[in-house]
Amino acid sequence: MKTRDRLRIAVQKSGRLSESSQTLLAQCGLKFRQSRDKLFCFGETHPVDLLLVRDDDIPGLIADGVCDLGFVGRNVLEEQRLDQIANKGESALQALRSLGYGSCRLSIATPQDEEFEGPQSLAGRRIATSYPRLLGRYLADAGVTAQIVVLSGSVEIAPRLGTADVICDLVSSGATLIANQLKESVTLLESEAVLAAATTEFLDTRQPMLDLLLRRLDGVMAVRETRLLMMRASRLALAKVRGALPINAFTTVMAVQDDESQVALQSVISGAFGWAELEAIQAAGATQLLVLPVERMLA
Ligand code: PRT
Ligand code: ZN
Repeated sequence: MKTRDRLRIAVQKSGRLSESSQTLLAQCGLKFRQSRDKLFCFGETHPVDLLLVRDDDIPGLIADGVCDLGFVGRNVLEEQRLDQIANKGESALQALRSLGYGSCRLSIATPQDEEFEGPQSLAGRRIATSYPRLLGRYLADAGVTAQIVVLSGSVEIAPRLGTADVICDLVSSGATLIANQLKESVTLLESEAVLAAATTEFLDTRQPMLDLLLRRLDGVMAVRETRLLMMRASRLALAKVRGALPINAFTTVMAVQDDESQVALQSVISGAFGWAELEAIQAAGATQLLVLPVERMLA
């Protein structure tokens, strides 16, 4: 592998993943200056540059060593990994982290008025998709033979046009399927944006930079799910209040000046935490409950 002293990351130029990818990099403390042609961003704070490209090009750019990392949908990465395995017998691409945005699923959708009774219902049918490798693997695993019609876009209208009977496409809200009188029948892949990389390690200064980026990404991802809960409780109710906190809560109990009977509690909570959980803690005896977002965390 060629040595280089700056990491190069491929991100989507414009589309569903662009904004969240750039925001995530900013949250990791990386700042960039955009070139005039808007295709390259020079890293001003770290030896990390961005290449702004079409999402479909990202796995190939990493495989060819043009970029070291990429922010791309797992759907695109997996499809191209399977394609490389089919063509070359192996793929040197991997997902290093799941990034928590760009959620969707690759599903088979069938006409609303048709019964779907498992993969056998697909036998001998024409299935339109932009993901022939992922669909092919699903059909092969199910032992079903069907005709795959590869389309690069507007897959959902293929049944109406008569070019396919069934589709296999990305779904998020499901509104597109309903608008096209289709129903989601089976999910082949749950997807979200991932950090893609080659499976080989860097032998130069890119490795410590990657390690730093991963540590910061983990920190950003962890605080996304983390809240700081502050509250008061009487010493008598303390055990009950602590019992009402989530099991993984990290709690500090402090004395309250001028009031021996009271304590102040500070609890770091990770995972889903909504009104119902807060009300249960109040019912256990806590008062003056305050939930704050956490901006940064270093374990
Ligand atoms: O120009 P470029 O090639 O870079 O962009 P693109 O048009 O190929 O990709 P883009 O920006 O549409 O999507 C980029 C990535 O976002 C995808 O690879 C997925 O990982 C992720 N993503 C998340 C989605 C969706 N949600 C999504 N809903 N990608 C596409 N869709 C489409 C889907 O294909 C269907 O047409 O939205 C429609 C369905 O949406 P609902 O909400 O009606 O179900
Ligand atoms: Zn694309």
